[in-house]
Amino acid sequence: MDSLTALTIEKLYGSGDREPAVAPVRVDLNQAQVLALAAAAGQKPPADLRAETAMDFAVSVARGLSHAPRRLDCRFLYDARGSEIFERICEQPEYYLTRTEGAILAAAAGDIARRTGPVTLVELGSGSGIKTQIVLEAYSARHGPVRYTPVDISKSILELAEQEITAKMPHVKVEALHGTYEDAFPLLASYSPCLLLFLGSTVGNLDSSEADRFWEAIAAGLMPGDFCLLGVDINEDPDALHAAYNDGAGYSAAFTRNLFERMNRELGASLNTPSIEHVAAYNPEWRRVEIFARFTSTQSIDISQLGRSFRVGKGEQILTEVSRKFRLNHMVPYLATFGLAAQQIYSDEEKRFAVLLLRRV
Ligand code: AVI
Repeated sequence: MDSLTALTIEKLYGSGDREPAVAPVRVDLNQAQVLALAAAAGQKPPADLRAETAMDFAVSVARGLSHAPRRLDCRFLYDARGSEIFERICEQPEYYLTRTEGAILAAAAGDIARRTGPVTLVELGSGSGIKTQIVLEAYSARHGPVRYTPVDISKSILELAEQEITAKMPHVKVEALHGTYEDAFPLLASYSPCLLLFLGSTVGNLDSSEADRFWEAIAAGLMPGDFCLLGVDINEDPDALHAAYNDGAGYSAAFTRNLFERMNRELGASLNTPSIEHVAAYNPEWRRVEIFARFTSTQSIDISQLGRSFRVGKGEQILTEVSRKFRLNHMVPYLATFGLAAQQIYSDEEKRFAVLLLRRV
């Protein structure tokens, strides 16, 4: 862990150092147990772990709107349309995360492949997988044929990634899993020896309690000696952060608004979505960007599946997402508490983003 030994460790996240919780993570224990048993029995995991239903969305929206203050689960931002808009966000000049992480990976992928040796690559929240292609190329250049399992809640984006990778890289065997992260955790052991990729600072969309549960599950799923490659946003420049989440072309706003358009499409709501504003601001106290939907007129959110209706007042803001930003001198000891030891840290010159190679001890 050469580059880190000189860093002062400030303090770990303690119970008094917690930002307000966002939205509960759904863990379907029964299904997890079934999948774990299937994996233990050596069965091939099903490609379709969970088809998300409109009822899942309805229940989540009703729960979030019943909460004070109101909040929505950011997982539902990623329907086919939302995933497409997110891909556009990643291309915007203001959104430095994707570009910076891509450049770090391009420089580091060979070293990462050398350090881990030949492993199966499993990626959580793979998206279109473009950055992953850099890593896959490095693995096949060093170790020959590669096995790659992307896991994503968006079926459309998963299919696209699968088609693209298979067409471009015939030496990569893609076995996509459609489902949530929680669905995939019990299967991790069946991929060992593996490198689990969790890129794009997606970990920043979990609040600290969710992150604790997430890392506990990862630590339980990985076998000793397995690796994890984690991408984290370490930028604290408020102007850069503001720009990244309020791009000039309006994709960030379209992304937030799409959550409400999805309610119209799937829940039978009849919201006037153009009047819903996107508000994204950096909260330095909690080192996170907070994203809200602000209602500029009073409207009702009708959820036909549940026969329920929620009135949202003019000027009311509903939290749709948080995006936490990290300090390495917090993050590294925090991950170590889950048995994930930092082997190497790769960063850009401006220290805006970091990629951590972790090893399950
Ligand atoms: C997926 N995730 C890391 C993005 C982020 O930066 O937190 C989601 C996003 N939301 C708005 N812009 C980007």
